[in-house]
Amino acid sequence: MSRTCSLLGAPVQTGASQPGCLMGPASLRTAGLEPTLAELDWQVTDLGDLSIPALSPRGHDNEAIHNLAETIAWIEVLEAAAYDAAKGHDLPIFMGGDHSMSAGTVAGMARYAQEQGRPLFVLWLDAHPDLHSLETTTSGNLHGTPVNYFTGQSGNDAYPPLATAVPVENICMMGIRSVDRAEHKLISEQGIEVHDMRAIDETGVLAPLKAFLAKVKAANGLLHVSFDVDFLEPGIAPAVGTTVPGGATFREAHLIMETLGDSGLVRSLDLVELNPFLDERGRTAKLLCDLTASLFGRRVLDRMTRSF
Ligand code: B3U
Ligand code: MN
Ligand code: MN
Repeated sequence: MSRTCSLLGAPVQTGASQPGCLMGPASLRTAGLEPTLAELDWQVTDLGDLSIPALSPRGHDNEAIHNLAETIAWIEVLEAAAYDAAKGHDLPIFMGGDHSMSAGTVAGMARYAQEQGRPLFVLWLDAHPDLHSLETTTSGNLHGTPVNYFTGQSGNDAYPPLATAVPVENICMMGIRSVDRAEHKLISEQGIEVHDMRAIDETGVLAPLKAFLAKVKAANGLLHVSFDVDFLEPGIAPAVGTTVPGGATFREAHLIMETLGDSGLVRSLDLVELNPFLDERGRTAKLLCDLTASLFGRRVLDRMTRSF
């Protein structure tokens, strides 16, 4: 029997520094995400796009913050939608939208996992750790805050109350290469597992990924993967507002997705920060579809790889 996948669009751009992520879900659909996965024998349901109402502005002591009211509304809508999608389908894909949306998707998945009596683990593929609280962000771009929020840190009082926090021990970050001072402090104080590009150059992507997957499996955990386009080398994925040189290569990214697919542990996926306004003839959207296909089982050759 084929497994089920749902596509849920979150046209969120209020957390980013520049507009364009609003078009992310449309671009992924145009690139053929649904037929790509259907061809791999998944039963795919497109649930359409979520929305929030028009809101009046909401202030904060940290005056750098902008679009707080919209971000709160998106978190509430996405938390509930992610929870429902997890109930209804084996592997929902949350199509962004900037990364502030993951404050909602991960919170909803964490609530779902807790109800199942299982822990949620998060693989964060990103150039940035997105570990700012509402108090520490200096850019005020709220796509820099989701991990701080869903791990239940202090300093996020204006955000919706969190039903279930993800323990920091359950997070693994890869590809990190742009870290602000407050984020750095949190990473070292709390011992968050961060594999920066130096670590990846030294060990490759496979060793830390397999170690993390073994941890998820041992705990009978559910795994959420959050894929920020800026995880990738900008030359192969130009459609993102926050490019940082030195990202994951085409081959590293596919190897990660294939290994995740082989593990059978992935329960939900965010595809975030795709800004089609910055794309070149849809190449970033097409690459995201191909990477997702690798996670969903597309292989060049069959081989025995299930080593978990
Ligand atoms: N840490 C910086 C930059 C940033 C975070 N996430 C993205 N960019 N995409 C900030 O603005 O908080
Ligand atoms: Mn991010
Ligand atoms: Mn990023």
